[in-house]
Amino acid sequence: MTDQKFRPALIVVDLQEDFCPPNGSLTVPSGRDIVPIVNALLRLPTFVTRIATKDWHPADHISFASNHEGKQPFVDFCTVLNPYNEAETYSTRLWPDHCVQDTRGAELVPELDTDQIDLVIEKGIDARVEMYSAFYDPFTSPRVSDSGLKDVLREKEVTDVYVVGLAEDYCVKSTALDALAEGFKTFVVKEGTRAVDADAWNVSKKEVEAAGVKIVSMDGP
Ligand code: VGL
Ligand code: ZN
Repeated sequence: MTDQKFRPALIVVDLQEDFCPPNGSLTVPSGRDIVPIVNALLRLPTFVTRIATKDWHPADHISFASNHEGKQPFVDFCTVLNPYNEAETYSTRLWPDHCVQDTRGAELVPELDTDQIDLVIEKGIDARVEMYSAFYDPFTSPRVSDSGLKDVLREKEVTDVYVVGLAEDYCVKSTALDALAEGFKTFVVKEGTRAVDADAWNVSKKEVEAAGVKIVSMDGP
């Protein structure tokens, strides 16, 4: 017998209409197909907490190509400056307008079993920064926004974080890497997620696994 605790949390990232076919503005291929699997995970008694996130942008969000003269979604990038420290910058991909606060596209997909969800966290609210992670933006000195997710997980004494949702190569990946950095044992359940660019992700996921995130299957090893 060990006294090691196992207190897993399930995080369902951005399972919203705008990321799903047929009508989303930023559709992840087969994004809607994960819903039955996510619902099955939500109904497991195992998790000590089940949290959903919503990408929740103001209309003037920096990640929308429409807010940058002459820039094309998917193709072009922009430079983001830390508003509190302009020495800190990063380059980020531009997208079509998506998940604008209080629009249909920002709603969680209706098939999702929201009765099982304890908390919904909104992210990407600050128009000045791109924030793929459900925890915080990529800036560090200082950080611009923090969703409060790490405090919730600590309060519940979570030890292990299981991440599913959309998109595997953007918000799921960033959320998993930050969960790991916060000291949680971190898993991505592969049947519960889909990537925007599946081919590129097949290559870059090796870096995420090398960092220590475990990409696991519902079928076991
Ligand atoms: C996401 C692109 C832009 C995501 C959010 O949820 O993965 N991707 N905003
Ligand atoms: Zn977004």
